[in-house]
Amino acid sequence: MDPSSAAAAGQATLAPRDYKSRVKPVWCPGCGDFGVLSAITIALAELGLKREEVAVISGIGCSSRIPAYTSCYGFHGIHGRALAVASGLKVARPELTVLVTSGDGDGFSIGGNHFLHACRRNVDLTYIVMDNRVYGMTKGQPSPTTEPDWDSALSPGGTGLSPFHPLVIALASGANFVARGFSGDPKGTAELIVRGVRNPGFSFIQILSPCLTFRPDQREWKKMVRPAPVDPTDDPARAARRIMTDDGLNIGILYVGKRRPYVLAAERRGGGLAALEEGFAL
Ligand SMILES: Cc1ncc(C[n+]2csc(CCOP(=O)(O)OP(=O)(O)O)c2C)c(N)n1
Ligand code: SF4
Repeated sequence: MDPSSAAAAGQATLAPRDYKSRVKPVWCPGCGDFGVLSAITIALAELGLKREEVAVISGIGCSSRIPAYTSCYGFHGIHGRALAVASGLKVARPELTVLVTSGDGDGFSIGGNHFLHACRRNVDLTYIVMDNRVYGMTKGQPSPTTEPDWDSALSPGGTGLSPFHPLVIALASGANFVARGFSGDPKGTAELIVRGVRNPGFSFIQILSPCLTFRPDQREWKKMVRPAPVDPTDDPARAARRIMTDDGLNIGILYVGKRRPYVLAAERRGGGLAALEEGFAL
């Protein structure tokens, strides 16, 4: 863990920069993921968390490099499996705030099955997916959220496939908080993360995060995104209808549910993990 300015000065609270590590991001200039890293650090400062109270877990991809760029505990795992690691960690160490960072390829393609079941289980995690509608790290293949007519060297004429609808799928699967942000608005995105962390259960935040290298067209997003014209609802059917009929560029909190987060059966019975472990003692 890096020494930080505030910590070195003996201050009780940390500034956003204190949550950044000394590892310099290798992202391309202008990559949206810089804004998401800033948003995460602003959110952690606002939440007033100590760095050792936070774990940032990821899979593989440009977006999944984020744990290395924070000074919290981190785990840069394997492709599509971040939620499995994070769920186990949160159940074993419920006192930690666990953030999970992923990309649209990592989270919705190879990790799609884990996404469904993480929403269903409703473990108290905050899942941040940087959606650039492309596999950035492996040089521009279409992802589950790519538009059907996106023409590229690797998908001549486009895939012709309807995109996956992550927010609606999260709602249908049981996520307890659903929001959409834009990396070009780190302060607004930080607020979504703060609210997601504070809401118990599984919080899913899709962040539109341009890949200027393989999707230079996404430069236009900053002119196109807008605040969602409606307040968040606690009715998943209403939220799903709204999301299915917007153009994917409405930003804000879209659904706040009331489901109780997952609690280990051993905890419910009052014995805790220690009692469970005793049962397995040889
Ligand atoms: C099991 C496995 N299959 C494939 C890969 C290759 N791979 C690495 S990152 C990646 C896609 C990343 O795309 P995305 O999650 O959208 O992240 P981005 O790089 O765009 O941030 C793939 C297919 C891998 N590392 N492991
Ligand atoms: S390839 Fe795209 S997603 Fe990856 S660092 Fe570059 S701009 Fe960002």
